[in-house]
Order: sequence, then structure tokens, then C-alpha cells
Amino acid sequence: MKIIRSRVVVSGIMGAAIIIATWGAASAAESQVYTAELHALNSDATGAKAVGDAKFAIDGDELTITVDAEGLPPNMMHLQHFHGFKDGKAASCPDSAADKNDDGLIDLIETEAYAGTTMVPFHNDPVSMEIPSDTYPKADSNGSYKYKKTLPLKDLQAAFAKTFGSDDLALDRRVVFIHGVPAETELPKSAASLGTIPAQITLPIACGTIKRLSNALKWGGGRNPPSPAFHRPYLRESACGVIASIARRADRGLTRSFRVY
Ligand SMILES: [Cu+2]
Repeated sequence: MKIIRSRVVVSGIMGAAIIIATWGAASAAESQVYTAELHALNSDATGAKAVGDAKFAIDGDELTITVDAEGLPPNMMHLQHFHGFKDGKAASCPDSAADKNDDGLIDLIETEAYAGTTMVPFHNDPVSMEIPSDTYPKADSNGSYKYKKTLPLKDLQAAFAKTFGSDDLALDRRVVFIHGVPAETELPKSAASLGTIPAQITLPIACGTIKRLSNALKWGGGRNPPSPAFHRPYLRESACGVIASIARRADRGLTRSFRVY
């Protein structure tokens, strides 16, 4: 009986060790991935069916932003950002109901009720938080581009806090927009834009909601991924406690069954 009992205890401890080691590794790497599948907006007006995907990979202190897009108006620069609400409310991509003035377009101002405000630009220097820039990616003659930028996460969080009052990028509550049609595109006068910027530059042509990916995969897809707090040491310890108590229960159960025997 002693031999079997100690086997149960040992396997319980081993199980706990494996699980703790797994959590420890996840915690140390601090890797998180967020993605957004971009779908076309205003394609009737632009004649373009823009699609693509955006990815935000946090690896330790680094954030890598990638955007692969195609079906864009070719040979021109396209503004791209994540948009969101300052109060952290979840942003969404506008649908046709967003066209309040019924001019057949969802202009930048009409997106605000759904997606909030322009937050972080994806150009050569996102940390600058400068929205006007001539370093946004340029679509090639096929209407495609690939954008990739790695930056210090802390720097972006600090810049974000300066502008929006919180260092929480809250990526899973934001949307990605790609903007821009050729300058010569005729748009109705009702197409609104920011300040004096022509509506052709800011017209949204693709949108995607950002979703957190990495832990959802680790934890079996459909289930809600655990919050980052799950990786905190005291939670790991309490999980350790749960494993130990399961091991104890198994041990007691075994003891009882032997007594019956
Ligand atoms: Cu934008």
C-alpha cells in the first residue's frame, strides 16, 4: 500500500511541476499575439476590394506590428492606424448603418460612433503618435503592401499614455483601419474628413477588429483565454494548491479503497 500511495503523491507532484513549468515559461516570455482580419469598406465608391490582415506580436519588451494588405488603390500611400475609444469601450467596424447622411459612403467621421478616434499610426515611427506623416506604406502597382515595424512596447505605452491618459493599449478593444483613395476620386461633398485633410486621404477602405490570439490557442481554441493576471505568481501558487489538494484527495481515495479491500 505504501508503494502505491507514494506513487500517487509523486505523480501529483510531477503533474504540478509540469503545469507550473508551463505557466512559468508563458509568463517569462510574455508573448501575446493579436490579429485582425481586414475586410473592405466603401468598395462601391472606391472600386477596390481591399482585404488583408494585421498582427500585433508582443514578445517581451518588443511589439511587432505587421499589416499585409491587397486590393488597395495602387501606387499610392495609405494611412493605417488602430482606432478606439479613450474610455476603453470596445470598438467595432462600422456597417452600412454608419452612413448617417446617406451619401453612400462611410466617411471617417461616420466611423467614430463605432470605432472611436484615431490612436496609433502604423508608419515608420508609431511611437511618435504623429498621425499626419508621409511614411505610411505605399501600395505597389498591384495594390498590395506588406508593412512590418518592431518597436519598444514601453515607449509606445508611454506615448499612448501621454495622449490618451492610460498606458493600456487594450488591443483587443480596438480596430484597424486602412484609408485612402486616389486624390482624383470624385467623392460627394458630404464626405467628411478631419480638419482640412481631403476626404480622399482619410476615407476608410478596410477595417478589422483586433482579437487576442495566442492564449486562445494554448487553451483549446473556443474557450476564453485567461487574463494576463492568470500568470501572476500568487495565482500560480494557488493553482499549485489545487493540484496538491487533488493529489491529496486521490491519495485519500486510494487509502479508503484499500481499507475496504
Ligand atoms: Cu485610421
